[in-house]
Amino acid sequence: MAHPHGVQPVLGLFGDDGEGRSVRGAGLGLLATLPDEALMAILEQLPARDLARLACVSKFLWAFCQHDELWKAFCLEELEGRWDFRASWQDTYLAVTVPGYWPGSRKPRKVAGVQSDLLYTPWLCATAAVDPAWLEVDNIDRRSGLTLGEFREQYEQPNRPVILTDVVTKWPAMRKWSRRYLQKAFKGKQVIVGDQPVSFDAYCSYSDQNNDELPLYLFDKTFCQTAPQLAKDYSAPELFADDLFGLLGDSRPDWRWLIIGPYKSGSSWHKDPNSTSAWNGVVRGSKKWVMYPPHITPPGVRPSEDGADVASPVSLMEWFLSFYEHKGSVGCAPTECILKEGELLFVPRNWWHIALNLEPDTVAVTQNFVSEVNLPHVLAHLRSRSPALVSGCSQDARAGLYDRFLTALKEHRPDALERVEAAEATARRRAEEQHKLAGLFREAPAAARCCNGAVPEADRAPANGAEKPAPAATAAAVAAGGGSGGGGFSFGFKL
Ligand SMILES: O=C(O)CCC(=O)C(=O)O
Ligand SMILES: [Fe+2]
Repeated sequence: MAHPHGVQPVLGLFGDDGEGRSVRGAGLGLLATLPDEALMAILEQLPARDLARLACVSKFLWAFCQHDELWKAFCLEELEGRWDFRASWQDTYLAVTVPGYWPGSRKPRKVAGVQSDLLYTPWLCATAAVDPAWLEVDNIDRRSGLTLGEFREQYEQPNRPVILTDVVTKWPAMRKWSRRYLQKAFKGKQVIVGDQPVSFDAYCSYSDQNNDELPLYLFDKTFCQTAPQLAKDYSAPELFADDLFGLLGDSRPDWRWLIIGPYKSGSSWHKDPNSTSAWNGVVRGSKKWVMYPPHITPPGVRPSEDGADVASPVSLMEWFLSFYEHKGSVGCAPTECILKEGELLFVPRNWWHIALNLEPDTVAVTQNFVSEVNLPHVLAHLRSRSPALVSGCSQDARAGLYDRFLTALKEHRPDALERVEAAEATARRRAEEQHKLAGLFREAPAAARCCNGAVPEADRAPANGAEKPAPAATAAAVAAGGGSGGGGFSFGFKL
């Protein structure tokens, strides 16, 4: 299949106008010295009217001005959810803003001699199919009938993922959540798509027709308020019933989401917020997951120093196409699975992960939680009191979350705090012993490294400061060694 506007990759054999020429120089004039990225950055600043005018200047500019991501931005930024997707974002925008415009009425046009990886790669990613080779590895334990003791000992304490096969199958949602049922549940209401409220019907018609490189995702944290009957159709597994953020009532950080997406939509590389753990249960469709333990940064991903941001390829498909075959280049192979309809994945705290939806209408519910096991990590994370690192609540509420949580714990669960304190004391003692031992041998003890998540506690990469759906990174929030004379960590509270 060829690019719809005739764009060729820079290193392609045919990147000329058919007679061995590129139209870049003639089409851009003095601007030809700019790299494509700079040109696109300029175009991103222009209003739609100017983009349409610029498209008339030359073939090269015409091809750039057709880039549908530019028109997608106009729709999302200007139309405030009042869009009804029509074949492309450009058509969608023009249908709303140009009186009498008839979507699909313009003939597709191709230009010769336009070479640009910046335009070509997104199209390649948008049209490429999921490669069966990406789906071969499935190395996460599948368990049913796990007791809390077994779960804690085998998975939660060692911070390892596990798939539960006997939870979602019991949810009424498995029988009920057809598209038609959800359409009824959301009738006349709006759902959150790409951070914006849109009607559920508008989302469905977009989901069926879009050609986006990374399709918009319905990622709705308000679904239980918008359609309260949906809350009755599923329940958190008993293994995760102990959720200490629940003590904060309505002021707890965002914690549950309905997730619906088309084929090839999904979540890009991130760690979940505030060092919480999560579960993700698939009601319809299936998802390919790739995960790395906290101390292994996935290939192609560059977290900022404080961990508040992540730089990674723009789309999930680009990551799979460019990096999946190099997945072991970071020192260990990732943990992977296809999470199938009716299965639920435990996502341990601070693990890097992506999820790629493999079917047209993949429907899942996810919840983040704080159990006694991850409580020390969540407290250590929140203790940074940094609005850049703490997330899931309003900017104003972030810095105070640690103190509010501590107050709630002191009042309702002093036992849990005592255990954290005791664990801290043990960690401190161990660190001091190690320190002494290392002094004897005049070298630091080598940290054990492995890929199954069983990493020494003080080695664990800290958590991220991002909203759950956004790619996010590590944060220097765990104050390893803070105030305690090496190795351990201190929460600074008094019981
Ligand atoms: O289903 C997905 O897209 C993954 C969501 C996610 O990152 C999670 O549940 O932690
Ligand atoms: Fe996540």
